This record gives sequence, structure tokens and C-alpha cells, in this order.
Amino acid sequence: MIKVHHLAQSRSLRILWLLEELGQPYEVVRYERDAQTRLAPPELLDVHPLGKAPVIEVDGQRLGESGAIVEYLCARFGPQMVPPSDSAAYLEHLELMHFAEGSVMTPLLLHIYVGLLGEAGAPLHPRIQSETVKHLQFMEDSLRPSGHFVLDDLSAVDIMLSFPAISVMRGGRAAQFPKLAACVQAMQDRPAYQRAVVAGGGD
Ligand SMILES: N[C@@H](CCC(=O)N[C@@H](CS)C(=O)NCC(=O)O)C(=O)O
Repeated sequence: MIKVHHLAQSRSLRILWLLEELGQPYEVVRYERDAQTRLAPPELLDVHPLGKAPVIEVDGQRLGESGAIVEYLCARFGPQMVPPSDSAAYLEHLELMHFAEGSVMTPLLLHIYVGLLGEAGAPLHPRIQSETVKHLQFMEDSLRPSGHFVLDDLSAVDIMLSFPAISVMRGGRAAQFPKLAACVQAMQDRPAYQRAVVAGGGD
């Protein structure tokens, strides 16, 4: 049975969602964020040296990094979630899989961290804002008429991009990125997504 180390209100929900979509049984170990710092509790350091989530345990091994976990689970249990490696869609898959953690999260996290500086961070906000819009517009333009990225059904990239997409929609950008807003709604309407929310502790 796969064990998922899941941090409350975090990107590790993606892994629970993917496992629900794949119909794979799993066990959740849930961790609460520190009420003040919002950081993970120290117990996660016993699971992985970075003390972050998600981490999965499978066949006696531990694996961190959402992208690696999604690739692994799809390769093992859901090959239909990744385009064939000799198709044009595969290049798009690769690019967007890496974009999810390697590109779009940078301005989103800078917004949070620089926000902690208050007035001292003000000079950085226009640049953070323009980078955020640039990355979100790329996501908006990458959506297919089906409302999915890369394939016309749910794929690994949809799972990976759900976290930045849902995060920004909570920040009230639906009017600016309507296709992304519709995509987020469709994701959240999926029974497997809703089961994952419950399995993760309800938030
Ligand atoms: N690139 C990593 C990022 C992991 C990460 O930053 N996880 C966050 C959850 S949203 C976390 O554990 N934050 C708590 C902390 O840093 O203490 C991944 O995709 O898994």
C-alpha cells in the first residue's frame, strides 16, 4: 500500500487526487502547519531531509518532489495519463511538467515572501506582478478547447498545474483568466478530487 505524507492545505493534495483518479489504494499521514509560520512541523524532517510534502513511501523506498511522484505513479499505474514518448504532445507534457514547479511557482512564492517585508518589499511588487501575469497567461493559452492541458482528457500535467491554478483562483483572478477559471472548476467538480479532499482531512 502506498503511504502519502500529506501536509494540510498544500500541494500534496495533488498526489491524493492522482491516486484517487488511478483507483490505487493509499494511506495518508497528515501533518498540520504551524499556526504562525505556516511551515511544516518538524516531524516531516524524520520523513525527508527537506521536511516538506509530498513524500510517498512505496516498496520500502521514499520519494519526494511532486513532479517525480506524479511521473512515477503514472508510469506504474496510469500510462494513459502521459502522452506516448514519440508524440508531439509528449514535448508539451515535458515542458509543462517542469514548468509547474520550475517556473510558475517562482513568482507565486515571491509574492508571498516579499509580502512579508511590508513596505520594504514594495519596489519588487511590479516585477513580481508582471511575471505572475506572464506565467498565468501562458497557462491560459496552453489550455486546449477540451479544457485540459496537453491531452483531451485528464493527464499528469493537469494534476501538476492544479496547484498553481487553484491557488491563483483563490486570489480572485477568474475574470482575467477565464479558461483557467473554468478548468479549475472542472477539476474541483471531479468526484476523485472531492474524495481526495476528504481523504486529506477536508481542506
Ligand atoms: N518542489 C517541491 C516543493 C515541496 C514544498 O515546498 N512543499 C510545501 C507544501 S505546499 C511544504 O512542505 N511547505 C512547508 C515548509 O516548507 O515547511 C514539490 O513539488 O514537492
